[in-house]
Amino acid sequence: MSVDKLPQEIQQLCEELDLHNYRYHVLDEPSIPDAHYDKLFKQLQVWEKDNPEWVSAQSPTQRVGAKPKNGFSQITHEMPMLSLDNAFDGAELGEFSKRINERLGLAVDKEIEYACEPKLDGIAVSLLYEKGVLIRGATRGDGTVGEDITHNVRTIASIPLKLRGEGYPDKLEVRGEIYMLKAGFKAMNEQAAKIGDKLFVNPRNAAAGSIRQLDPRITARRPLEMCCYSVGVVEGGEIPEDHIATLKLLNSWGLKINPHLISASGIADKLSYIEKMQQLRDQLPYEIDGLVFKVNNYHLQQRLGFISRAPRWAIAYKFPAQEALTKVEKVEFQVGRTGAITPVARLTPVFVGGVTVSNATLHNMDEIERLGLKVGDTVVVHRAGDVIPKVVRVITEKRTENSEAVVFPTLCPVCDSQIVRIEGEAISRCSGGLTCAAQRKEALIHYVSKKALDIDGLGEKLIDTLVSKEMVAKFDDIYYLTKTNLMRLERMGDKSVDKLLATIERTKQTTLARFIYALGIREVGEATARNLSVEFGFLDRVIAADAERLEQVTDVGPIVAKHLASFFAQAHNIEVIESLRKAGVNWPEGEPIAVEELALAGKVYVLTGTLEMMGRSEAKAHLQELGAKVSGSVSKKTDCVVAGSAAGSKLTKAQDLGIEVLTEQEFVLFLQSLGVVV
Ligand code: 5U1
Repeated sequence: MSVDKLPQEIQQLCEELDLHNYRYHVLDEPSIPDAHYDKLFKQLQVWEKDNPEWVSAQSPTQRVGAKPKNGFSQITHEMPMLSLDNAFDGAELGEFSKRINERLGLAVDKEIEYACEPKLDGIAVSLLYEKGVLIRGATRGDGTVGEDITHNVRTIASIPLKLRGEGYPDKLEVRGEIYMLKAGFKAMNEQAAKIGDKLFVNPRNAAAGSIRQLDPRITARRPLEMCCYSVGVVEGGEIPEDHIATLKLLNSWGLKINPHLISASGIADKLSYIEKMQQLRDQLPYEIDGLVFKVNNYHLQQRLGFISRAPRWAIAYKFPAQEALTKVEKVEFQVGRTGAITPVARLTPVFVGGVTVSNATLHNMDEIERLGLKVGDTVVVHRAGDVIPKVVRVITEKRTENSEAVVFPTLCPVCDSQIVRIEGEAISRCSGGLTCAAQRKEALIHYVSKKALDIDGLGEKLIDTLVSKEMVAKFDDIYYLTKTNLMRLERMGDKSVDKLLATIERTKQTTLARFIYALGIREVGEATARNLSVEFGFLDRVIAADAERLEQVTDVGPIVAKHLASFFAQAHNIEVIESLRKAGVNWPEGEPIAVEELALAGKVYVLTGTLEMMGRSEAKAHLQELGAKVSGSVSKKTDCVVAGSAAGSKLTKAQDLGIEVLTEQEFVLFLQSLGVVV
């Protein structure tokens, strides 16, 4: 039955569901809870079940239909689906703009408008709407002939079965990218691993595999989205004269467009867009492999035309690939702070994610087994943002006879102590404790780190030198370093040595929470250390507590309690604490205050902008020690916003809601008034 002939009630319900679908999947602005949507959807299903004659093809219940009987049929695109030329750096992008100006007979420095948008890493598709109704979905194929995937595109919630609003051409072809969200991809692979199914290599392959399913019920279960980036055939109606206005109109008709679409003219604006998007890349919920720059005006696009399969008016600025092939030359084993042995692949250097990579973590022995990795193998290395590069796949077809199995050591490669693996744990550890030089070095790095004793100036390199020259072996050795000794080291001048010694002296005065954290007890992070300090008030009481008592502390479970109890049960750890106290490390102690009696108990704070005097983590720690909660977003529940320099939307929102706002200086004075040493 056609939609306009449906009884009014059912028509209204379809429209209501359609609106919520649009708000949720296209605008990312849901206005009702999911449970309410589900209730409305159920209601429609019941009505349709009782009255099958009321079911329309555009009903929200009709997204999953039947399999195509004869597999995928072929579709010849009325207008070819083009590809894009690439630019790999700013100079190539500049050349592209220059070529455009030359072709258009414009002066080199004349700035014309470009549409700039992310290039999603998915599958290019075409959607055909007639009188606003989705009648066909097709893959790009070779650009001329693609496959009919209508049954599958209908299952994607961000693709409207019927366009919204009015004014759309009678025949409208929309083009864009179908892609899978990173989180959905991860969850899907985790589920596949659980049941022993084959894993997808990346979100793009997963999207491609999902869209080419014969059974639309399978596609419907996959977390796919579609984002539109151009129009093809337009008949019986008009679209605006430029690309950006057209995309905005598509969006008003219910189609999803990318929120990072902007207009830019000069090269400087384009380069700053590149910079911004490159920084954002890893935080985006979907993969992008570059950006696309298009001459915005359609008349200019037409004048520029095409060369072979690519338009002259657009270019893809490609980001450095995040995956590359290389060879594992050897596997070595590193010892961490808590003795954890991490296998590291030493690689033939390869350029990936914008840098040359020669090491990649292999995590643990289980991971090596999962990968099926041997020394000598050709592997895919992945590097995104600042994350440590990792081996993600072995190309077994490229394995040679010379490849060798990875043998996990039984003795620590640094101190020769026994390596042990506790049953049920993935990680193997060196049993040498602080007698192991590697663990000592890592423990020292942790002890001086920002959230621990915060000895600024005592960095990783200097610790390395101090440990290798045997000037520092234990934590307390730091406090017996002398000017004469330090001046003997390379690159240590009079001023820097004085500064370092002054910092060491100043930071002897610390807090109980920092001190507990600095000890580097397994699984005892900043928050746990703070909870212990609040609960016990005295270090000796923490030391004396048994596992059962420790488990009563907020967020301390049986495992952490066991680690704490066994740490304090070892005489050599107590000696370390005593020697530090003797060296002058001290902190205020006192009867614990009940959490509800803390000065800021129950208060919600938000930190925004740059805090120049103390930094966010320190500000957060002070607030938490005073019993406040620190939230990431401003709402009616927020009691106070601390706004550093360059504070943005959170500050505006706080002002709109009439929430108290403190500058950093006011905040510091406030903390001091509550007895905090800042
Ligand atoms: N964002 C975006 N991706 N992408 C891919 N725009 C865009 N345009 C394309 C392609 C292949 O082609 C144009 C020529 C329409």
